[in-house]
Amino acid sequence: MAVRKILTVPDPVLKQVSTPVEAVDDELRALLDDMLETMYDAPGVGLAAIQVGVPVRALVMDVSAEGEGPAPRYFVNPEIVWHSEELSSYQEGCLSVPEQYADVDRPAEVRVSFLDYDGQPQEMHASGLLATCIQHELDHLNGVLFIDHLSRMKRDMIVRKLTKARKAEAAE
Ligand code: GNR
Ligand code: NI
Repeated sequence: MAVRKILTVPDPVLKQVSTPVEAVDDELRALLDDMLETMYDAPGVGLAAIQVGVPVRALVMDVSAEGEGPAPRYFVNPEIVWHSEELSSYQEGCLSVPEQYADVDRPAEVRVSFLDYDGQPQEMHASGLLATCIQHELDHLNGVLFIDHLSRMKRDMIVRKLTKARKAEAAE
């Protein structure tokens, strides 16, 4: 296992649409293992493969509370098969949009189909942080970031800030 580098805005790779996984094999599991290690190292509660530069439809998540012990989850080719009409607002952040936070409205509950770590088909009902997080991660697979749900003014402000920060780092 290895910690991989997390891509950040304005990296254009983050806008790519990821392609479906054809087979849940040892190569994919090695990627999922690296993604989990990278997510715990960051730390974050979720990570999509595109955030480490691999454009395939795979996610890892762990929304367990502190002191609960780890509860890693793996989602391959996830799809939302149902979502509630009711929305909920959550203050979101993203490892690819460092140190920026904003409220995003999304369906409060979703039902998701996916393949698990062993390639077995599964369905799951999610609410609360789990529902928010899985929708945030699914967006990544479609090249969408949480800042794309904000007004253009708010989004542009964040992108400008991060572009500037990156230039300052490069000049050091
Ligand atoms: O670590 C993360 N926290 C978080 C908080 C609120 C809503 C979504 C998230 S996901 C984020 C990790 C990340 O960037 N995943 O893509
Ligand atoms: Ni994210």
